Amino acid sequence: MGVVNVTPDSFSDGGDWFDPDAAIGRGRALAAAGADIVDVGGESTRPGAVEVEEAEECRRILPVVAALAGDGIPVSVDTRHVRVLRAALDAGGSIANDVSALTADPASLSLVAGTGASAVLVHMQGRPESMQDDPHYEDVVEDVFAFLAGRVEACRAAGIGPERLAVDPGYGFGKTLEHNLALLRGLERFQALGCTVAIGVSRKASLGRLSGEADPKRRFPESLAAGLFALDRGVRLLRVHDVGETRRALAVWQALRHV
Ligand code: HH2
Repeated sequence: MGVVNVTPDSFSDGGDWFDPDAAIGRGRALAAAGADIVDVGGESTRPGAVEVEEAEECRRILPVVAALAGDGIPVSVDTRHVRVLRAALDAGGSIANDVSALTADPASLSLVAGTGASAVLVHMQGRPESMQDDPHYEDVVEDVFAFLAGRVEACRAAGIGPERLAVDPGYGFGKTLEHNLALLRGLERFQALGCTVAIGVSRKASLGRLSGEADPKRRFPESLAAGLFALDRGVRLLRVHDVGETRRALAVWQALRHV
């Protein structure tokens, strides 16, 4: 999954793809570089980010979703807002990528169920505005697992089967560095949920804390190391900014696995 942030303030590429034509060009380039899905978002959910009005979120993403879907590219929509999701699915998007795991608006469940869309259910403790203020877990792997199990069950009850779902432990969403590392080490646990396991580690701050790289755009080596570690533990959907480079690494990783 390649990322296109149509935002002025995303943590690693804010402003780069804010212009609709630039965002469309970026999405096409990511698909050409080997992304199976292009993830289009109009609201940053980085720590401290404030919510964007739905009309503005729609204005940002709908032309991009329509153009990429019109090219036949599978598009996921990175939003917490049901009205934005509905408009983006109408415009040709086919996957809801929701950092609230379809909890921010209960109507999202029935929307996904009724449209036949797929969904990525992401764990987040708290809200972006304050999620990094002293996050706490009894046992981070088990707590996140229990939350996602509950969401998979809520989806099943609404008519969305596990074949349409991916579960994502939400790297960096209300977690300390230690929580993030424990989740990466514990990824195999999430296969028991019977869905695709997804993760987004790309360029994230905690990786920079480990390596000392302060510039998010220079964190590809860190992202790749963590991404390959995740793939080795069963992740099959990797959300990344640097698609071509990740694809090249995957070609080697896949060749080694199949020997
Ligand atoms: N991380 C971000 C946004 N969406 N979706 C999933 N499924 N998993 C993630 O880890 C994830 C996500 C945050 O990264 P980014 O979009 O690059 O930054 P921002 O939120 O600042 O726009």
